[in-house]
Amino acid sequence: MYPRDVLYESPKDEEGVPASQPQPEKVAAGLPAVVSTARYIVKEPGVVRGTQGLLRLNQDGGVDCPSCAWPDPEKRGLFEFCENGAKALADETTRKRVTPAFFEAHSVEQLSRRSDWWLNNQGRITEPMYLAADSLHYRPISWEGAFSHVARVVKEAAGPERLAFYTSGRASNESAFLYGTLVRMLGTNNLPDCSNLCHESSGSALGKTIGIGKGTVTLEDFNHAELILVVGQNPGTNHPRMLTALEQAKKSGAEIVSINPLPEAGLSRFRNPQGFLNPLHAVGTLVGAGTLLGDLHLPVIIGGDLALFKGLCKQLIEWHEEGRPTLDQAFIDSKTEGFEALAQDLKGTPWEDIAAGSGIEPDQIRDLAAKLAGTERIIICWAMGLTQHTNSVETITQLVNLLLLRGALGKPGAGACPVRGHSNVQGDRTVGIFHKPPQPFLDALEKEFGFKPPSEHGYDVAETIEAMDRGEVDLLFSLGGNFLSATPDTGRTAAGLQRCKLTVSVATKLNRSHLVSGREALILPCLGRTETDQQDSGPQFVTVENSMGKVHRSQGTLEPPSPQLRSEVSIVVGLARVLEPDKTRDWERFVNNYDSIREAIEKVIPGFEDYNHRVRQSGGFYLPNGPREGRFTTPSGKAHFTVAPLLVERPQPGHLYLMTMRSHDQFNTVVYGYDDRYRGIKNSRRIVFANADDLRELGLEAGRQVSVESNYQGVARRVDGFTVVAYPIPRGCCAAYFPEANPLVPVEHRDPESGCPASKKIEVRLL
Ligand SMILES: Nc1nc2c(c(=O)[nH]1)N[C@H]1C(S)=C(S)[C@@H](COP(=O)(O)OP(=O)(O)OC[C@H]3O[C@@H](n4cnc5c(=O)[nH]c(N)nc54)[C@H](O)[C@@H]3O)O[C@H]1N2
Ligand SMILES: Nc1nc2c(c(=O)[nH]1)N[C@H]1C(S)=C(S)[C@@H](COP(=O)(O)OP(=O)(O)OC[C@H]3O[C@@H](n4cnc5c(=O)[nH]c(N)nc54)[C@H](O)[C@@H]3O)O[C@H]1N2
Ligand SMILES: [Mo]
Repeated sequence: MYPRDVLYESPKDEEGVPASQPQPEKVAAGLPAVVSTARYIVKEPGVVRGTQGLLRLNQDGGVDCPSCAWPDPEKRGLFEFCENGAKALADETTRKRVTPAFFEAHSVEQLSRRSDWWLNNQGRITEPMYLAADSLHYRPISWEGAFSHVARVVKEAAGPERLAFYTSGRASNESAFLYGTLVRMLGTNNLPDCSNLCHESSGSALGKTIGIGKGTVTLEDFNHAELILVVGQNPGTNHPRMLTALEQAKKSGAEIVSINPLPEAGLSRFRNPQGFLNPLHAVGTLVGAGTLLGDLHLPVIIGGDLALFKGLCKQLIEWHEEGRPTLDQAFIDSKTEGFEALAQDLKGTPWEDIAAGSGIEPDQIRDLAAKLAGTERIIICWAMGLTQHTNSVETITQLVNLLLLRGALGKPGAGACPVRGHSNVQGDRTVGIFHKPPQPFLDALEKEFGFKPPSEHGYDVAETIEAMDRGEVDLLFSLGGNFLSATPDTGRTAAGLQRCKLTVSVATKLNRSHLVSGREALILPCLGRTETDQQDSGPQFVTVENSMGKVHRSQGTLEPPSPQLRSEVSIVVGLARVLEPDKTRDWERFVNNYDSIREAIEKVIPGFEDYNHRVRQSGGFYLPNGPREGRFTTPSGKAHFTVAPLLVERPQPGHLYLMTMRSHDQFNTVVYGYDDRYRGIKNSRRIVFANADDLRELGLEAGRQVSVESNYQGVARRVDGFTVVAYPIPRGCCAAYFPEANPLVPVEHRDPESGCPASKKIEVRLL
C-alpha cells in the first residue's frame, strides 16, 4: 500500500476556460468588492451565521480577522473588514462538513486527483482522522488514540533532532507559546514556521540594522506621513484595509509611490467600499472614479529594488555634497554608524549599473530622490516582492539606509513598515516560535518551567525539507498551514514528506498536505477563530499581535461545526500529557483558563507586563519598540548603514525571470476561486503573465499553452498546462501564481542569511 500513488500538484483548474487577453481593472474595491463579499457569505455560512460573523470581525473584543495582520483603527466602523477578510470568514464559517463518511467514500489517492479549490471547498473537518501505513483511507480515531500515535513515534525516534514542528501564522500567542515550550522540553529547536517563507528576511535585516526585527510605525503615523513608498506589495488584494489608511494619508496630503514590476490596481485608484454606509458618499464610493492613490509608479525589474535603493541613496549623497540639504546630518552623526563606508561604496557604483540593475532610468530615480529630499516624514512599506529573493536581507538593508539618510525613523509619520501576512505570524515569533532562539529567552523559559531548553539551533523550513529528503525526520507535526503546498520545490518536499514515519496536521480544512503524507498521518481538527472556545473556567479568548506590534484579544462566539473539535491550546496540552517526560507538571491549568498561559508568557517574555489586565483594555497594548521611540537597540546603540553588492543580472537568452504571487481569489494555498479580478483573469490559475515584446521575440502568441521550466544547477523542474497572457510587466520578467508554480522553486535557491526561498525570482523558459 505504501508509498501511495498521490499527486502532489493541484492537477488542473476546476473550471478552466482560460482568458487570453486580460482586462485589468483600473480601480480597486468599489461595487464589485461588495458584490463579491455578499456572494461568498450567502454561499458558505449563509446570511445569518455570515452576518453574525462579519459584525464581530475586527471589532474591539471581537474576532481578529484571519486574513492579514493589518492593524485596526482606534475608531472602528460598523463594517471593519474588507472583501478578502469576508472571504476568509466565509471560508471558515462554511456550512459544509468533511466527516468520516467522506473519507470512507474517497481514498487519499482519489482525493489527490482533485484540485486545491475542490479540497478546500468540501468544508470543515469534524473529527480526528488517522491514515494507517497500510491504508488508502483515513479512518476516525479518538483524541487519545491520536496522541498515542504521536507519542509512539517520538519515543521511537533515535533523537529529538529527528522531530520537526511547523507553525503557520494563524496560531494564537497562547497556543504557539505552549507549543514552542513543549517542543523545547522534547529537546529540539526544530521549529520551522511560515515566517521562514515570508518576512524572515525583514526580521533579519531590521534586527541587525536597527535592533528590532519588526516595523517601527503605527497606524497613526500614516496620518502624518508626507511620502509613502509601497514596495513589492499588492495591498489591493492582500491587505485591502491598508488602502483605507493610504486614502486617509492621501487626504492629509501625502504622496504615494508604488515600486513594483506590475501596475497593481489598488495602487492606482481606490473606491472605499466602507463609504457606502454613508448616504452622502454611497453612490460615488461604489461606482465613481475613486481616489487616485498612486502619484508615481516605478516598474522595477524583478529583483531590481536593491539597485534602485542604492541609486536613491547615491543621489541624496551627491546632492548633499553639492551643498543641498538632502541628508539629516544631525541624525546621521548622533544615531548611526557606517556612513563613510556607504558613501564610499556608492561613489564607486556607476549610474549605468544602477539603471541596468533596477530597470529604472536615472531621471526617474532622481524624481523620486527629490521627493525623498523634501521631507523626513517618509514611510516605506514592503512585503513579499522584497523578502523572497536570494539577496533579500541585503535589499532591505539598503531600504534602511535610505530611511537613515533622511532621519526617517523614530519620528511621527516616518519609519519602516514591513507589512505582515498571516494574522499572528509576528506574535508567534514574539512568543518563541523560532529555530534560532536567543539565549535570554531560553534562560527565562528555564526559570519559569524548570527544564534546560536546548540552545543548539533547529531547522527552518528549507532545512526541514532538506533533512526530510535525507530521511532524517521521523515526525513532521504542523500547527496549521499546508507544508507541502506552501513550501518551495514541491516534488522534493513531497518525497521528503513521504519519507517521514508520521505527519500530523492540526487543521480546519482539508489540504494537499493531508494527502501527500508520511507513512502514517493524522488530521487533528481544531476550532476556528470565529468559534466559541469553551473551557472549564468559561469561554476563552486568545491574543494576537498585529503587524505594528499591538497585542489584542480575539474571541469567537459562533457554534463550532462539531462537538469533537478542540482548541489549539487544548490539542497542545493533550500532546503534552503524553509527550512530556516530566509527568508532574500541571498542564491542566493552562487549558482550563488561558489567563494562566498569559501569566507564564508575562514571566518569560519582556514587554508583556500585566498582560491579562492590559489586553482586556480597549484595543490592547503596544509591545516595546526601541527604534519607534528613537532608541536603536543594537549592541552599540546606533543604527547601522550597510554596504551591499549590486549585481547586474539578466536572464540567459530565451529565458525570463519568474515571480510567483497571489491572485485576488486565494488565501495562500487556500484557493477560493479562479478569477483574479483586478488583473482581469477569469477561470484560470495556470497563467503566465509576460511582456508582449518578449512573447513576440520568443515566438509565443498570447493564449498559447506552455510548460514552464526552471533549470537550477543542472536540475530541470517543470510545470505544464499554463496559458500565456500579454501583460504590462517589464521585459525579461514574467509572473505566475503560487502554489501552482512552486514545483519550479529549488529549495537551495534562497537567501543565505534569512533562509527565505527566492520564490520571486526564478529563471525559467517557456516551452
Ligand atoms: N487575500 C489575501 N490576503 C493575504 C494573503 C493571501 O494569500 N490572500 N496572504 C497573506 C500573507 S501570508 C502575506 S505574506 C501577504 C502577502 O502580500 P504581498 O506581498 O502583497 O503578496 P504577493 O502576491 O506575494 O505580492 C507580491 C507583490 O510583489 C511584487 N513583486 C514581485 N517581485 C518583485 C520585485 O522583485 N520587486 C518589487 N518591487 N516587487 C515585486 C508583485 O508584483 C506583487 O505585487 O498577504 C497576506 N494577505
Ligand atoms: N511560491 C511561493 N510560495 C509561497 C509564497 C509565495 O509568495 N510564493 N508565500 C509564502 C508565505 S508569505 C507564506 S506565509 C506561506 C503560507 O504557508 P502556510 O501558512 O503553511 O499556508 P496556508 O495556506 O496559510 O495554510 C492553510 C491551511 O491552514 C489551515 N487552517 C486555517 N485556519 C486554521 C486555524 O485557525 N488553525 C489551524 N490549526 N489551521 C488552520 C487549513 O487547514 C488550511 O488548509 O506560503 C509561502 N509560500
Ligand atoms: Mo506570509
